[in-house]
Amino acid sequence: MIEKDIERRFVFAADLAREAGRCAVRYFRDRSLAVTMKGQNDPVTAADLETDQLIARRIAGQFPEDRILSEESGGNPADRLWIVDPIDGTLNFARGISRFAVSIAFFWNGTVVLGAIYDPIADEMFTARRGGGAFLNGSPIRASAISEPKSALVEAGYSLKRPLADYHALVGRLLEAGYNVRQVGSAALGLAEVACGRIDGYCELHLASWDVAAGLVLVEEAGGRTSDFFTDTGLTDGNFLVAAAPALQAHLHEVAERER
Ligand code: LIP
Repeated sequence: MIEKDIERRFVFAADLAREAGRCAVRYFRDRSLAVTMKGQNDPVTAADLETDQLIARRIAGQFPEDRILSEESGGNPADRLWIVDPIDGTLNFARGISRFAVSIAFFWNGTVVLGAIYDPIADEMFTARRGGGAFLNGSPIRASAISEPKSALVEAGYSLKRPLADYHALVGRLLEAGYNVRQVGSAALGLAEVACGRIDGYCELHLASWDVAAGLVLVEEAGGRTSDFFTDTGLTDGNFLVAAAPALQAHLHEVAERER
């Protein structure tokens, strides 16, 4: 794949994330939305499914040679792979809480080469291209310069993919280390906020690749540091994640990973 092929996909990804975000918002405003549970605290709505189908149609129309791995329609590894979470923060979305985003990334030759995360309520478009920097609504963004845990705000994402006791222990270690900790339900937006310096780190004991793929390239292109999410079977089975401001990454990773 050559430079212009990646550039075309980069421009396409942001436009598609915006179109998909507008589709999701139409449902968000309709509080009669049917919600079904894939598992405990793991909802799916007609908005997830329609947004996912819209994204799949647009990719198939523009890049028929590419493949897709999506939270809602699955998929398999491929050399040219779109990694899609049509609505990240579905629990918030289903409850009428306006913290959710469309997350679209393109994985090629073993690495994420571009990503777009769109928050349609705040109208914030986060984009990054490998080697080309990270942006919020077209303006360059940088991870924070915070170096002290006692000055840092981090998010510790939670899901039932790991035992509740492990999450309790994680939050306890973070608090004891001096971090201010929050949990607001969207890994994609949490990673976007690490990239623009609103928060100083994000960690979660287990996430899927579609939750994090776009956010990882954003954080890295904004000068942040990330754990090696795609090692082993991270792409297909998910993995542990730490992403942070450069001066915090080593400490946050050590605290988050201890006794895992
Ligand atoms: C969510 C993540 C969140 C995690 C939730 C869920 P979804 O993604 O963004 O950080 O804690 O369990 O995985 O399911 O809303 O796309």
